[in-house]
Amino acid sequence: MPAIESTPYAWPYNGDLRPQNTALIVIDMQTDFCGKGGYVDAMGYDLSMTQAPIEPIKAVLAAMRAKGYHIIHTREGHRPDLSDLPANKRWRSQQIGAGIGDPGPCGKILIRGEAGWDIIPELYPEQGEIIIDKPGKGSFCATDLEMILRTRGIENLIICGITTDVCVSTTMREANDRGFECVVLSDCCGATDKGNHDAALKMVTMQGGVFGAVADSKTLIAGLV
Ligand code: C5J
Repeated sequence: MPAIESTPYAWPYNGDLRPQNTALIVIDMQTDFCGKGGYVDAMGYDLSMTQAPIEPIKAVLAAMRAKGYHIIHTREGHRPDLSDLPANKRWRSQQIGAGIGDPGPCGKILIRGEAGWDIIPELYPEQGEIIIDKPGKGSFCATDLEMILRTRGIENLIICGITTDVCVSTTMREANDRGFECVVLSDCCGATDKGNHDAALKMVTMQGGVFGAVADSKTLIAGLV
């Protein structure tokens, strides 16, 4: 029974880890969240924390691609006409000086098709990998992610990306409620606040793994079948 040494239990719970039933989800590794001139930069946060997972994710991507696992990427962003941007989300972003839809050094902030919205070149999807464009924090909200996972027979999700406390955490909770077996990779995530990163990971492990489990990338790679 292959399993990954994780906290608080060896993941996945049933030991059924195979490329056919397991996907890597790389969340929102976009210039807007980790690049100079993007959304997170405009809000004044330290980019080093959202850039820290780039190299570890690169290694996980290489290992999982080589073994034929499903690879899924997400991008947060809105339609250019802002028809899918809730008024309160726009207002909130404007309050902090990074108005979604407003022009910035990387184009309009978090707008589909703009330079800042796209996935960074280092982690760019390969031909045939799924990309989920989502208007919200959770990857299941207003997307076809669940349908794709069910159609492909995917039961296990290895989750990474940015930010740990917002889109990664929301996606993991949504997935867990839908019965998917999740592990989050601690060094393949980053937040705009170290305390929030640590707290978001700790929350996963409560109640015996209420949202799943936590592992690091080296352990995962070593345990992949
Ligand atoms: C945020 C994200 N923080 N990808 N999005 O608004 O975590």
